[in-house]
Formats: sequence, C-alpha cells, structure tokens
Amino acid sequence: MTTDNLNPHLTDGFHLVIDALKANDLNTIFGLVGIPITDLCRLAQAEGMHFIGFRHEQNAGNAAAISGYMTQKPGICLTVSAPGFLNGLTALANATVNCFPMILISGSSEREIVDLQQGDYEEMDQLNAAKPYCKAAYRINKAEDIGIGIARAIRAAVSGRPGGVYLDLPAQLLSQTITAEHGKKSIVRVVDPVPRQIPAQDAVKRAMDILKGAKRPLILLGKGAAYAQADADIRALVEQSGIPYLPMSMAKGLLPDNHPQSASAARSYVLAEADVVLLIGARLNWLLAHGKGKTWGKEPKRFIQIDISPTEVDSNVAIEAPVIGDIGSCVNALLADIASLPKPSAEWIGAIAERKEKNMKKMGLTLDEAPSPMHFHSALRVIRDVIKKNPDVNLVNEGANTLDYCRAIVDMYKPRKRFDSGTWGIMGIGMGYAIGAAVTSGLPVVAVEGDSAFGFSGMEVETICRYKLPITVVVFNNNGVYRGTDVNPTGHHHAAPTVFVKNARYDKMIEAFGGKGYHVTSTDQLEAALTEAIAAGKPALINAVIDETAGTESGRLTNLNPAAGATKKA
Ligand code: ADP
Ligand code: TZD
Repeated sequence: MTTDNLNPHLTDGFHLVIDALKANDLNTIFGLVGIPITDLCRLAQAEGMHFIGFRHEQNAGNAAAISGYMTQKPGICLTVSAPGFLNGLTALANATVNCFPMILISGSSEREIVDLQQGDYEEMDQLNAAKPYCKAAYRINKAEDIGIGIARAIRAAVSGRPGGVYLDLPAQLLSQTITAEHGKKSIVRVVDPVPRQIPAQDAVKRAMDILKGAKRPLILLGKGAAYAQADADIRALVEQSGIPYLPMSMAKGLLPDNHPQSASAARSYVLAEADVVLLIGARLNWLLAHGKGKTWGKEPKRFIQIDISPTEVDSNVAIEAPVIGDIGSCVNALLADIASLPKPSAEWIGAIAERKEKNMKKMGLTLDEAPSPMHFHSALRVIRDVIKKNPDVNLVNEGANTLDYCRAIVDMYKPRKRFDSGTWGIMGIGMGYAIGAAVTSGLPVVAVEGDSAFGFSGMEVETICRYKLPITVVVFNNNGVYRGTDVNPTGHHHAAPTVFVKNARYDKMIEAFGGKGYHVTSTDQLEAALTEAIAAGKPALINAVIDETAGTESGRLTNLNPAAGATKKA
C-alpha cells in the first residue's frame, strides 16, 4: 500500500517517519503491528531498519527503554492505538521513572472522532492519557511536521534528565502526501542531542572543600553514573581520591565489583558511618532510605550531589553541595583539583576492610553449600562463577529474593551490563530487557528470573526463539511468589494467593518454539547447563528448582509490607 503505489515525485507520512528516524541513526524499532501501523512496520523493514516484533507491547517498550539506557539514544517502541498504546504506557512510565530515554510512537484515531467521542475503532485520547506518565508528549498532525516532530521527541528524551517521550501519530497523517522534495527538506538531523552541561566553578569548589574536610568519605554511584558513559573519569576519581565507593544495583560493574575500594560487602557499615557522601547519578529515594533514619546512622551526613537535574537536589534531605551538570563534566571538574585532596585515613579504610572480610566470610559459608533442591545462595553462587568466566554477558534480573540475593552475590565486571527492576522495583521487565539488551549489544544475555517475575513476560520466549537471540533465561522455580509453601487456611481447593502449580516445567515452554530447555535440581547441573547455553549462543531456558521453603516474603522489603494481622497471626 505505501511503497508500491506512490508517485516518485511524492512522499507520504509512512516514508517520512522512517526517513526521520534513520536520519538520526535510529535504526531499530521494537513494536507490535496492527491498525494503523502495520504498513509502517513493513516499510521500516523494507527500508533496512530492524523491526523486532513482540507478543505484548509492554515488553517491546521495555526493550526500547533498556536500549536507550545502553546507548544514550532513545529506544523506539511502536504500538497500535488505545489498548496497544496503554500496554506500552507502563513501559514508558517505567522508563521515565528510571531516567531511560525512549520514544513511544502510537498510531491513533482521527481527532474529530476522538474529540466528539463518536466511538471509533480503538478510540482514545492518547496524548492526554500519556502526559502524566512521561517527560514530554507531542502529536504530529501534518506530514511536513514529521521531521521536526521526531527531532523534538529525540531531544526531549535524551537531553537533561533522560526519560520517556510519547509521540502520537493519527492514522491519516501516515497516508498524507507532500512532494518528495519538500519531504526531504523537512527531515531534521538533531545537532548535539545530549549537550554537555558544565558545572559552575563555585559549585565545584564548594564540593571539593567539603571533601577535603571529610574524615570518613564515601562515593555512591547510581545508574545515572553508568548511563553517563564517563567510565574512565569516574574510575580516575575513585582511584585518585582513594575514597571507598558503593555502587547502586545497576551501577555494579561501572568499576569491577572486585575492586579493592568497593565497599559493597560493608554496605550497612559505610552508610551508617560515613560523614561525607558524594552522590554521583543516584537519587536519595526509597532505595537509599531517603537519605535519613537508621540506615544512615546517628550523625547527620554532609551530602554532595552530582546530577543533571537541579530539582533533584534537596528532594529528601538538605544537600550541602549540589554540583549540577552532566556527570562527565562534573567528575572532570573535580578531577582537576584532585591532587589537593588528602587521602582517607587508614583507620576508615581499615575498618571497612575488616567489615568486608567478616561479612564475606559469613556469606561464603552459605554460598558453598550445595543442597538439592538448591537454595537461592547456592544457585546464585553458580551464576556468580559462570558470569566471572563470561564478563561480557548482560545480566537481567527480577524477582524478590532472586533480585535481592543476585544483586548481593553476583559480581559484575563491566559497565552497563546489569539491568533490573530498578527504581520502581517492577516485575515484568525480564524478557523485554533481555531482548533489548541482546539486540542492542549482540552479546549473550542471562536473565535470572523469579518464577513469578518470569510469568509477567514469559510469552516472549517465542520472540527470543523467532529472532534466534543468544538469551539464556534461568527461572528460579520455588513454586510461587516469594515462596511456594502457603496454603489456603479454609481448606477450599482454591490455591493460596502466593502459590503456583507445583513442580512446573518452565523449560518446556521454550521447547515449544524450538529453543533448548534444561531442568536442573543441583548446582552441578545448573553450572553445566548455564555454561553450555552461554557457549551455544542460542535461545535456552533453565528451569532451576529452588527449595520452596527458601527465601523470605518480599525478599529484603519485608519492612514495606503493612502488618497483616489476621493471616500472619494464624
Ligand atoms: P539509582 O537507582 O542507581 O540510585 P537513580 O535512577 O535514582 O539511580 O538516579 C539517577 C540520577 O542520575 C537521576 O537523578 C538523573 O537525573 C541522573 N542522571 C542521569 N543521567 C545523567 C547525566 N548524564 N549526568 C548527570 N546526571 C544524570
Ligand atoms: N506487580 C508488579 C508489576 N510489580 C511488582 N513488584 C509486584 C507486582 C509485586 N511483586 C514484587 O514486588 S516481587 C514479586 C511480585 C509479584 C514476585 C516475587 O516472586 P518471584 O521471586 O517468584 O518472582 P522470588 O525470588 O521467588 O522471591
């Protein structure tokens, strides 16, 4: 319809969307076809773009989001109107909350029908629905505006604090024609989409003065620091200052987790004891106990915060030295005067080393156990060892216990290789992130999934097989959400709220589509299966049987559960 019949002197909305994306080196679309975008997807492929088709839009959106995080270029997700759009919206909101750049492009019904609520096929006022959940939302109404509209969407997604952008394309826009010459001129290649933002000198001096006076300094690296791709400068800052550092979950690997200055194994100790904390691309949200309370010890902290967003400062506690700019430029500015910084005291470094050793010894005892069925620690010990031998592997991780223990146990050695439930603690990112990471990097992916977590996006194993992606899914199968032991106290045959079918064989799911399934019950079997699957570079799913009594409710978030008097007392 779009390619064949077009007069060579004319172009149309379909072609202009593709031309505008390609002009900005956006060559991959994650999406799901239907009215009115099927031909757009076909045309994208015919014009040399990669189109990765999913089974549910949320997973396509998550793939786009993680691709944005990995590349600093907005990931593109394409959906149909109303329900397709809404399915994608969760991913758009999640991307925005996590500061990942992506653009959700949805087809939509004509304005005149939507605005008079005349009941179109999949009618919805998508633009207004999207607005509260993203960084920016635009609609393009005229074919000649497609170039500028896409430029605007790109810039909004990646400049400043990155986030999700919604772009609304009414069906009639796609078939509108203009002259080919006019069309060509209307395409915009965005110049300097991620402009450097240099921090003010006085802000840098204020930060350095506080660091110079610190007795027990600590650097906290967040996923903003990983996103910024300022790896060498961040490493130089850590190593030349000698300050111990803590990586947030997705900043693991920014410096290798076995780095001597990593304080991960003494996390509680350093958070409580540090007197000056330098935050680099990390927010003081719930993941850091809002910067206050027991976690942070008795003495008030002095905070220095490097961030691109000025309104992040003072969000939870007072920040004494905000340094506003892009992380590369800010870290660089601190490095200029790094020689004048006294090294942290031997007492502080020694106390951390002592804690680390003690904690690692204690953890090591549990890690070395090899029960059958496995518990979380023994299975994750295997994953840890296999990842150590394959440091290029991208690791996707979600679940409750599966997430919390994996973060603590499995070391990362390279930046931007760990993708997890993130700022929301969301379930359902698994297969979308895995596919996005595999397509974007071309490198193997291991997705370590709680059995509940896997269920949110499990149908995408067909997508993994269809595109023959080097993804190994490891399902930690303990028969339920958190654990598999709950029973319905009434004796009724309906299962308890947290449990699933016992002894399910998730490995058979991937076999239905030609992938390789493994069923393992011991650490030796898991090690052999995972090693083989990564080396094969083909779709695989390992059903790893975990003791159904292992783990705790809500993993390490037990404290966030409101007291459940009636059921808990029983
Ligand atoms: P984590 O969950 O790892 O603690 P957050 O997502 O809470 O990390 O924080 C990331 C922070 O990084 C956000 O406040 C965001 O504004 C900031 N950020 C993202 N990219 C950059 C950048 N290039 N330069 C400076 N700050 C950035
Ligand atoms: N829905 C969504 C979208 N996100 C959520 N975080 C939840 C529900 C609630 N939830 C958690 O916070 S963890 C979890 C749910 C349902 C699953 C935990 O079970 P699991 O993991 O099997 O994935 P473990 O490792 O067995 O604990």
